[in-house]
Amino acid sequence: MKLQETIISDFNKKSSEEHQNQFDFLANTLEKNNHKTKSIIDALAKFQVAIPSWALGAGGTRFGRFSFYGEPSNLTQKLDDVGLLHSLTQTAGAVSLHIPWDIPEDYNAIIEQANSLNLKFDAVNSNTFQDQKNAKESYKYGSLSNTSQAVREQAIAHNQEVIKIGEKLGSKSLTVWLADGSNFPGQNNFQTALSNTENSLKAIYKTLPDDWKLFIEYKPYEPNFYSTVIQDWGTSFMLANACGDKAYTLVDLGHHLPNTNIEQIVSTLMLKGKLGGFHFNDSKYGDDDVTVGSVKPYALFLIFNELVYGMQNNPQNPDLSWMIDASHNIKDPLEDLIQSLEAIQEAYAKALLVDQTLLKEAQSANDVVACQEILQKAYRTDVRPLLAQARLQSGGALNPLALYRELQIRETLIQERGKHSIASGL
Ligand code: RM4
Ligand code: MN
Ligand code: MN
Repeated sequence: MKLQETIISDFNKKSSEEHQNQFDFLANTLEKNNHKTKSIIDALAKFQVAIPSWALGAGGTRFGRFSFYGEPSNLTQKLDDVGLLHSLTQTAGAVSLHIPWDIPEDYNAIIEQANSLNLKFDAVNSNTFQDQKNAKESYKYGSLSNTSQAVREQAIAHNQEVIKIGEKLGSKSLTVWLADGSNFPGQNNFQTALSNTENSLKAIYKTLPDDWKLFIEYKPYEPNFYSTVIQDWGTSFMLANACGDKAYTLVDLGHHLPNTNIEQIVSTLMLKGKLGGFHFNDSKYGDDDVTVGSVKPYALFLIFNELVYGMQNNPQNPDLSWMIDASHNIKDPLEDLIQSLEAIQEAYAKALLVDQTLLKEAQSANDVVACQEILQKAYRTDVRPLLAQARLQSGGALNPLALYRELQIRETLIQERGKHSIASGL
């Protein structure tokens, strides 16, 4: 299913007057406060977030999986879904593949399809947390950290294979998330597990093309409950440094213990030029499962405030790879992704409104009250007309969710794909 441009523009006409009024009012207020509305809109239009190929089907828990029907059952259909999202939002201009869940069968056809949908291939993700069909070795006791050299070699070879697949698609980075760790005290020798992981990552890094980056995720728990080998940003940072200049830490918002100051982690990594990628989601208790910005929107804004500061002041840090990493258990993923993209753009726009000069002055004067006022003034601004304007200029929908529902896209997908199609993924 592909959306005609006229469908979007006809839909926009219906609310264009209301939008114009809201936008003009906000733009005037912002300009009076010395904000450059045009450059904020340009920044929003440029900001593209990759959609992971595994987030388009129903997730599930170990207790069950409930389909919402019409799921994409192959890579072509997944790209179609991301294409729909991108036409509506103009913010989802990339896709991130998980291998082996989504190995292209016909590379030329997939590349052609992606081009026709204006989609790029972002980071490719390896998978050494599940045993693959016909694999010789098992990852039950770890992959890159395993005590067995044969298992480590299999996991290294898999990552190298993923790089090759990514090269054919035009990807420029590999993301490694390891499930390695232990379930019981004494099960692992921590030092051996860490050294093995470092050596394995170095072996993968050796085959990384010159213009590629290696992203290393960290996570404090799950699926192992006693320890994980790369438990925190410090361990990831250490491993990235051990690998070399093309290796970076990747921050996934769901991979932190409660109350971790994620904005400070972002700031530290950018100062050191080592923040490479970012996975968006929100969490209350666990990982990945809650829509971006639905639980802690202010924390997301504070994180964006550091990202914006870093993007403006840390040329030593490369451009970041942005991705939504979420699992959808009860919502239609396309609706959830629209909500997530909106929440990301909202936090970004608000962070762009922080008066950095005033904030610096207030910080130097130790005027703590003023510091808080400056941040909250930006946060309390309703920036949604700016987001809508950025979408309008790029050919997207003024209200993507409303159009998605009006066009009954899910119903059409169910008719096309049936009720029992199942997407590969978790
Ligand atoms: C992990 C991690 C990875 C993702 C998998 C599916 O928790 O966030 O980025 O590839 O989930
Ligand atoms: Mn992740
Ligand atoms: Mn995760």
